[in-house]
Amino acid sequence: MLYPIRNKFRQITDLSGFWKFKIDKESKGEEEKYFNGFSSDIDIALPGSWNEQLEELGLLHYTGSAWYSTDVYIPEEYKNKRIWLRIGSADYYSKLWINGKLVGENNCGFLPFEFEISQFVEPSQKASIVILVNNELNESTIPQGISSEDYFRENRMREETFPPARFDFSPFGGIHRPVILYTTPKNYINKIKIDFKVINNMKAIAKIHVETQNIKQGSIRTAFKCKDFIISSEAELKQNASNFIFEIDNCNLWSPDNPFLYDFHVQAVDKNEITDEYEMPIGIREVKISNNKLLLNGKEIFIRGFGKHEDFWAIGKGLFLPLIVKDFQILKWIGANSFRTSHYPYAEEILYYADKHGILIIDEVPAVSIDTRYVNETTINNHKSMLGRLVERDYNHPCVIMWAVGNEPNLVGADEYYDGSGRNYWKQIFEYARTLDKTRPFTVPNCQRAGVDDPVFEFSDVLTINRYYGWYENPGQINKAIELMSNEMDTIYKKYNKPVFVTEFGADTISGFHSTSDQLFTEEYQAKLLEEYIKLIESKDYTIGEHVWNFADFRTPQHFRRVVMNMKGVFTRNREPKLAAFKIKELWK
Ligand code: GCB
Repeated sequence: MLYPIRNKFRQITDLSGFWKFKIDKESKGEEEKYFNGFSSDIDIALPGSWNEQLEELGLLHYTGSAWYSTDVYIPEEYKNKRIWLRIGSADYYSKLWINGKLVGENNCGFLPFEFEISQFVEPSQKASIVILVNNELNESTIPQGISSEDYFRENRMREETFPPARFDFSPFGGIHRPVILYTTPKNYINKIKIDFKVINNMKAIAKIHVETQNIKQGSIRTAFKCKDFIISSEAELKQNASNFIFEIDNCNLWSPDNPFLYDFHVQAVDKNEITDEYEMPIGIREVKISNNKLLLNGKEIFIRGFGKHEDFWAIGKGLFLPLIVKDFQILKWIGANSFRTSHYPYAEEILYYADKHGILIIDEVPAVSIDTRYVNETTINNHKSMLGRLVERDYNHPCVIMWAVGNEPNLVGADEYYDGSGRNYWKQIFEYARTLDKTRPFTVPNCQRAGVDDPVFEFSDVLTINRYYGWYENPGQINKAIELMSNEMDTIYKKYNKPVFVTEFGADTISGFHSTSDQLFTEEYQAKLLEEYIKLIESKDYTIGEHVWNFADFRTPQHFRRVVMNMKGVFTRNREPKLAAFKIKELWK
């Protein structure tokens, strides 16, 4: 599925704005045929979560069903084209009706989905669009859900959160990324995959695969362009696909210091007539792990940055363009070159922005805290399907340097995880993942409870670890924390002999709390702990990176250990710096 663009052959109508909204606590909407239209005087802004926008209606912690509707005029120039409706993301499950007719459903949150709706609408006429969204999770969904009864049954009542969640971020509901109508020609380009091999700092080889729909004959033209540089080629279409190999001399390689992007053009040509065209920015670069170092274009690079979240006041998980600009400004200010899309795929707009501004991304599927005691065939199929869709969506982004195919399995430290079931699960996931991309490393960040024997280490190319010595363990004792951390890092490295990346370390900190002693929650404690961790990590020869947890404070499900939010941000939710921000800036410069 290509990201929609506008050109001579393709149009876009963005349906962001106010939509009619109705909560459906008893899930009776389908029976009462809300898809034919429903009455409500509530409007909601889209994109955005319902939770904080409509808190006053009792929706802050709501999980369940909700309905969205709008009417849209289908432009006349959409005639004789394929018309698509694309939803950037709706969390987690959704179903779409147009003019009262069921079009389709989607059970992958955090990823785009689309339907061809040409047969459901008439150009020059209005169409009614109705979308049902449900943010409940269960054993088979990715991420998995949990209930109050589960905590009780497992005698973990003190771990219960509200709303119940297996993860530490609010399970916001809603349509979180733009809903758009767009067109393609009847016969169109529908897939582009590009790989680069960098030969030296002036020369690269590009391998390009283009697929089309419905184009039986003709050819594909491709070209890399920039200012007065152009290199192009044409190849015949065979069974709806064409393959190209380009040698690019005098090329300008992409890197954080030089995020140079070429305009990449693809044209479908039939009897000398161009029938469809797609353009995208593309950076030439190659990522490799060699001798336990991370190499970008053959040169060693050390990763510094954060685990983040899509989370902000009022808009929740909704796409908010000014926040992308602000966050990237902060990343540059502090000297970071990277972040992880913890714990789910972020909006594509963020990846395009990262390509342009040279930020390296670890791209993560929403398989956070998988509990392999409760997985079934559907869980693993959903997990694979998410992986497939994520890799297809983000494959061509130079900013993506690694895939995280999960995060912190066995968070509860269950013994059964080591009896073969955990290994079996991750073996299947990694094997599948490696069929999708042969050019990037794969990993799963490991948690303290899963420990040194976590089977994900066996399959990961990089040993990514999340550790909270000095916080959850050894609170208030930074020296002891650093000693334990150092020993554990050495043990893990010795056991697996692969590069180590500390993907999480941090301390909750309330902006404005201070102390002259090592006191939890103060700005001084966070600054000191992060400084000691950074010095430790960078002192080890086998490390390739560090991501502080977290970039900014973020809302979580309710629990006594969270003061409304997870406060491990180096910035507040409003992006004001805590003391640690200045310390990190000093260290990273
Ligand atoms: C973790 C999780 C992250 C949490 C963090 C914490 O290990 O990966 O989702 O927010 O710890 O602060 O507890």
